[in-house]
Amino acid sequence: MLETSTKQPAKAAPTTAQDTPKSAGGDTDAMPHAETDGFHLIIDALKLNGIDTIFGLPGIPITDLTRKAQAAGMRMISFRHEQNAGYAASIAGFLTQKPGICLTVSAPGFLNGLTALAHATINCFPMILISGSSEREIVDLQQGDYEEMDQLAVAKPLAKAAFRVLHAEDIGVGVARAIRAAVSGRPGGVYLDLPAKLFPQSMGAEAGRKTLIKVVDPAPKQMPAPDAVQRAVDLLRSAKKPLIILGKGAAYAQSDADIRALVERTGIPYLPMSMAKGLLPDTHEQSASAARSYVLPEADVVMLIGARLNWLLSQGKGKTWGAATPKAWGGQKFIQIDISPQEADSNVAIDAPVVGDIGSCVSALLKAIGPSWPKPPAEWTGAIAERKSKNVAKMGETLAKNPSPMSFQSALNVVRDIVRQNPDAMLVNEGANALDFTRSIVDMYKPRKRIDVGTWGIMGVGMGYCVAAAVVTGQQVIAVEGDSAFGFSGMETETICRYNLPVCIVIMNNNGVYRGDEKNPTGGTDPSPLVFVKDARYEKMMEAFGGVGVHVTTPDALRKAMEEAIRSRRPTLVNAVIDEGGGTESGRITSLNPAAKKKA
Ligand SMILES: Cc1ncc(C[n+]2csc(CCOP(=O)(O)OP(=O)(O)O)c2C)c(N)n1
Ligand SMILES: [Mg+2]
Repeated sequence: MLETSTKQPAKAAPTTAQDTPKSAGGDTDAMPHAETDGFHLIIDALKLNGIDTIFGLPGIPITDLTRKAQAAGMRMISFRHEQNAGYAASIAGFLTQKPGICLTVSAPGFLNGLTALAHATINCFPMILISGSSEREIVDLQQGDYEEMDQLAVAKPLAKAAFRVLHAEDIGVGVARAIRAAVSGRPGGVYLDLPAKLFPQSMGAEAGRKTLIKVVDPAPKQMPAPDAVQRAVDLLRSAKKPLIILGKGAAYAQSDADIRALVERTGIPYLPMSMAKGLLPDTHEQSASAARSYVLPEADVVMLIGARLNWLLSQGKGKTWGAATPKAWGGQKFIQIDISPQEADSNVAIDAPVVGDIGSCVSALLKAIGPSWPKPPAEWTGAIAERKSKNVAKMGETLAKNPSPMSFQSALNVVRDIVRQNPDAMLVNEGANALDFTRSIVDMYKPRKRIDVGTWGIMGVGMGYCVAAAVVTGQQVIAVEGDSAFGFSGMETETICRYNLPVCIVIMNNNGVYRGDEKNPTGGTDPSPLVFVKDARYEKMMEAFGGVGVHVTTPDALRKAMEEAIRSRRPTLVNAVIDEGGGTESGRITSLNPAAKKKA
């Protein structure tokens, strides 16, 4: 029979007529075998919709939900901190197009997960944060309940949608609404509030089953209007210096073959944003990545596919785009393919918005351009090729150097080889210099293999992403982590060992944030705010939980350690000692640092 008793919360059992769901009726005693309850209805609703994994952390009032989910055959991945479970859920959503589920306790657990929910919303990843919450009547009168907080109100401004379910018979609708909100249109983070009293509410099993909803077509296709497609094609045809920019929305769409066909059939040079790397192999001859600072100001027509003109593209204006002043328009015409009509004109005028899901839009464009499309002028592609080969040769020289201590480049040259030899491996990447150097040095060969700091440039996604990538894809995971970045989620090395995941973490250890050689200007004993304990032995953290830890100071040793990690698929942490003076402030975004008028 389905259990209706719960170990906790003891006080959550229905006590008043008002608490008892209408449909529970008098079945409880008469037909104990034909009952279900809130716990089981939640699990059944998720399973019915093809959700088989939960990332979370147990405690009142959701402890039994974690147990029962596992007992019901779901994968329940238990973390050491909810923020990491949340990041795991968010990236699971990106990788699968199904909402990633993060399950937390009330107030503090909910708040820990909330950063990840906001991150999912801002990055357009489908995710559902499910949090248990305390007694509504006590919370609303602010009478001081255990972990009291009006979570729904707190979540609303940070989520795409937020719902609360009070009665077991509404669980089916609540889960269905959360799924639809997370994945339809522009995906995002959804909050689902489940008060403690909901879980033990019982009702007839058959009646309960009938309340569940299997969501039909949760992310309906949205076809672009034919005239919008034609306008875009006409503009593209007029271009002398066209450029395509692929964003992570293009990667999310899983329309890989069509996107590749559009790029190749038009012959237009393209730039992948960091999580779109690998949609076409980075070694593709049309990739303009190595000539980015040339193509952005020079292009005359730019087609954005699932890429927003946010700070990562200098808001489409200013010096990056060849304009004289930071706010001025560079003169480019833009085609923007995006699921959200509100995206157009957010920063500069969009001459040809094409609104629809990326797959439908790209397929409509392919049809409209037909089988023969004039290649872009050779002057344009030739000029790009020239810059590319110069920059690639320069990079080759740097990569071939073997300084001691290791530079970011000499270490990443090894990672570059390893990823080339293992193109199916997932690459997780965070840090400042550790991020920027990896993005430019390590080529990706397949779609959705690179997952990183995303829209916010957020630190702390590392280990959550590693766990989710391993669980969701089953592939080897390689994480290139700044030593600061790693610290945000380092305790999840235990989670990686506990679930025995094939994760190889490489820490680019330069003893600090950006670099490790900064001093306290007063000469006092406190270290600079940017540095850590010198020569920290991070690899011992992995050893502490039964994984493999390796300390390396040369590219050869790094290569050996990574090869062994991939061969054995054992949880491994390679502590790669990097020149502590090799980084720059904020990596490539030094210019975003407000400069003090007077130096401290
Ligand atoms: C949540 C969050 N907190 C703080 C920051 C600011 N920040 C940007 S990069 C960075 C760490 C850079 O150091 P590290 O990861 O060691 O990379 P390195 O440049 O040294 O290679 C920090 C703290 C951030 N981006 N996100
Ligand atoms: Mg560092």
